[in-house]
Formats: sequence, structure tokens, C-alpha cells
Amino acid sequence: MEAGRFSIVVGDITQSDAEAIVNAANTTLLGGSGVDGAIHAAAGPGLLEECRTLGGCETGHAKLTGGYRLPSRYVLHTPGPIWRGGGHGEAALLASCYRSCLTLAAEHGIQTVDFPSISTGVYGYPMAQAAPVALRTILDFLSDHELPRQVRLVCRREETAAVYRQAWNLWYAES
Ligand code: AR6
Repeated sequence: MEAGRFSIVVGDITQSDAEAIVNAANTTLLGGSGVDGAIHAAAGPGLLEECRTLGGCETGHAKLTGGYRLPSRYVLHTPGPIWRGGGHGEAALLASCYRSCLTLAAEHGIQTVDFPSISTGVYGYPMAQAAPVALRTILDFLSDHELPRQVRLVCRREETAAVYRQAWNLWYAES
């Protein structure tokens, strides 16, 4: 993979200038709290109207909508797994969220994608365990695909970014 295609940043994903941002949604796709609430608030009512037509989304899958009043042109909605101790396929489902979003982005010719830290808020996935799954899945995808050209992990808090950076350093040390 070309250096510079992936980065970890601290910020508010609703302000992102990426072509697509990812929403850590729930299976109804009808909004909620956390980053989901922030994205719907910033996008305005048009987003919810479009989401109502989608018939929900399974955990680990993804659906694409417009970005409405967001700076981003698209939103990729993906419901992450709820943490139930780790023995219920959570890691595979979390990896599937990242892969599904990246696959959908590539299919639509999307050049730049920003992800939040899926499942690590309301859904309770421990950060230290989510970070290596997220990292490995994104970096594996980028090494096999030309699109998206650039992917960022946008963390609301510096502590979250630090956990992802540590996982990234470990990934480099191992590969
Ligand atoms: N920009 C970037 N990251 C953010 C922002 C933001 N504006 N706001 C929060 N985060 P969560 P989940 C971070 O709870 O665990 C909703 O109700 C936050 O600090 O938003 O996948 C949905 O409808 C955390 O690190 O998503 C579902 O029901 C990360 O985003 C449920 O929550 C994810 O936290 C999904 O839970």
C-alpha cells in the first residue's frame, strides 16, 4: 500500500471534507445518539427521509445515502456489533462493517472516506480490541484496491486516536 493513503486524525466527522463519511448506525437506520445523532443533526431532515426508504440494514452490512447539508457528498451507514463479551462473532462483524463500507465506496468510485470508531461508544466494544480489527481490515483492503484513494479514521477524542495509533504501530512492527 502506498504511504499516506491512511491516517488517524482527531476531529468532528460531521465537519469532514471527505467525499463520504461513515455513520456508526443501528439496524433501523433511523438515527440515534452518538455519532449517528450528530450526523443526522448536521445533515438535516433530508437524510432521515432517505433512510426511511432503505428498510434498515443488517449488522456488518452498509448502505449509501446522500450527505444533504453535510460537507460530504455521501454517507455510508453501517450498524456495528453490540459487544456481548467477544464470543458472539463481534470481531468478524466489526471487520465486515469496515469492509462493506470500503467495498461500497469503491463500487461508487468514491475517492476519500472518513470512518468514526465504530461500535466503541454506545455499543460498548472495548477500544483496545476494536482498534486492531479496524486497522487490519482497512489496511488489508487498501493494499488490494485502488479505491478509495484515501481513508481516515476520525476520532472525537485524543485518547481514542492514541489507541488506534498504538495498534497501527503494532501492525507495522508485525508486517
Ligand atoms: N465525530 C467523530 N466521532 C464521534 C462523533 C463525531 N461527531 N461523535 C461521537 N463520536 P457511538 P456505536 C465517536 O456511540 O458505539 C447510536 O445511538 C464516539 O466518541 O456513536 O457504534 C446508534 O444509533 C465513539 O468513539 O457508536 C446506535 O444505536 C464513536 O464515535 C449506536 O449508537 C462511536 O460511538 C451505535 O453505537
